[in-house]
Amino acid sequence: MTTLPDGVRHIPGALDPEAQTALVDGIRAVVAQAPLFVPAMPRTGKSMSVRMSNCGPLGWVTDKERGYRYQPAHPVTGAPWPAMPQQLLALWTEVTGYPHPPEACLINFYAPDTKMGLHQDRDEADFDAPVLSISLGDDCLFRIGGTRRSGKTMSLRLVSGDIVVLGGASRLAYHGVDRIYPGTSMLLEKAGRINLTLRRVTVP
Ligand code: MD3
Ligand code: FE
Repeated sequence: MTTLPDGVRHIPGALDPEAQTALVDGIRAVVAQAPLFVPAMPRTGKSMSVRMSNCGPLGWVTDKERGYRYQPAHPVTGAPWPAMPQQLLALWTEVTGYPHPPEACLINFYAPDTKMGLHQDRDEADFDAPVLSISLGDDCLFRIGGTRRSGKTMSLRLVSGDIVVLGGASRLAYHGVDRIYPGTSMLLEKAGRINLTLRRVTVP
């Protein structure tokens, strides 16, 4: 038996297949308006392997010149981010009970050979609000540690329909995605994984 770090809640199978399909339909509609972009690391300009988009009033973006930030418009089209699907807003309230709506939903698309290195999420002004993560499509190996990069970590396999809520002591925990397991889900028409991360950005 392994215990998750303080403040991490893993809810396996939180979304039934119908809810997963409805979410994917909603995300496809978002991405039709706000196409996936290629995020680049600050200073080096090195491309990340994950492709991204957002919905909601604010979206997380990064590029060589301006680095990590939230902004109200798509970095390529300049259009405002599409609204968050109602299903996501309802899920936030139901699962977190947090009394203010999420401002950003980051859409991460992982092709089969993609990973995300260990990092902290520190670009938000409000660390008191929880973060809600939804996994769709292929399984992944998720890693989470403590608030020091050198600290011990544990790994968790996330499956389509799983929800993870990060709050309290885990809000500034190092975390990343070590690998995707292609072909483990039939939800998306090709191999890959979608992660949706709902966040507060500003202090209410
Ligand atoms: C732990 N995404 O977009 S979601 C990210 O699966 C990100 O796409 C991963 O890390 C993904 O920044 C992990 C789970 C997650 C999200 C936010 C966290 C874990 C977190 C914030 C603090 C600690
Ligand atoms: Fe993160």
